[in-house]
Amino acid sequence: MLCMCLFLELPPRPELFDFHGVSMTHYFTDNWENIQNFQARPDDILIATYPKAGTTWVSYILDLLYFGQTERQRTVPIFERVPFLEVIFPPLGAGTDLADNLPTSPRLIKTHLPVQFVPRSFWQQNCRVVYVARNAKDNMVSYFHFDRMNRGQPEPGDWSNYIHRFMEGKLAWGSWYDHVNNWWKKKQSYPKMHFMFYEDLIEDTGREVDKLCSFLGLSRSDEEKKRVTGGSQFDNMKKDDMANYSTIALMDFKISHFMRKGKVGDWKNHFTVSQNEEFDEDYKKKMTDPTLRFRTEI
Ligand code: PPS
Repeated sequence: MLCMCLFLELPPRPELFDFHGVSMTHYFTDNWENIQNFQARPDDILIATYPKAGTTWVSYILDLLYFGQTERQRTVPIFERVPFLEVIFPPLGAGTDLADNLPTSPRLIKTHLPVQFVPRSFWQQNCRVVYVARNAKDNMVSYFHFDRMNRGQPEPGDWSNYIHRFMEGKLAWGSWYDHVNNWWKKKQSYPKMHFMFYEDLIEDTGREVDKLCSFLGLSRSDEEKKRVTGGSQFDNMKKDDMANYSTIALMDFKISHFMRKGKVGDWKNHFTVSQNEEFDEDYKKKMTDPTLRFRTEI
């Protein structure tokens, strides 16, 4: 009976709608005026990604690099330590308010916004931006399982249908192809952006932590960097209740975990041969910039 009541209290899944040419849900557009008027500070660090590309991992790494393993890290969930700029959701409140009220400095702020939607003040203040990208196939697999277990996301439908929605950009935050291509283009004219790949992080986390430190102008001892690299490995983050999203009631871990697999190449367990051929054919047409290359295996 109790379970039933709790179930009835959960809000219905949101619908997608076209928002200035990008598929979005109301949880990420209802606070639009405050998002667009958000006042960035010069030392803010924006962590930007298409959903499921490694946002939480890089947020966790940056949080450890700046603030270490403190009481706050052990008691405050990652989504409060690194506010999600565009979200507005009743129990959490608005990401813009969470960011405004952060007690730490610099502020680490997460966004999935396509580059054209990022509040102007981040560019005006010349903020550092860390963009994380993940190969389309694994990114889609991860997003599919996330949408299955997260009632805050639109109904995913079945896998074969989901692939087509991904190819058409009919998922929250729109087209993966537009997202990565447009952020990549932005990087060419905005030097304070560090563009990194999930696959590189998997291959050698320590090397990527080094690169992050030099981009951020941080000098950390080898020992500190080792602690960050080790502490942010998948198994550690999976069992950290402040990082694994187990405190969010909308997510049903009986269906899938937020920290699900953390691998490169899981797409091979999902795509049929013909789905893979169709996907590759379409991919070639959309990803024409030879300087932006992804690895689907390592
Ligand atoms: S979200 O909801 O957009 O913020 O999700 P995001 O954090 O971007 O992506 C979640 C996926 O990242 C994986 N992940 C990791 N992989 C390897 N190592 C570490 N430490 C790590 N932390 C998170 C997480 O498992 C999701 O990927 P999948 O493929 O679903 O496992």
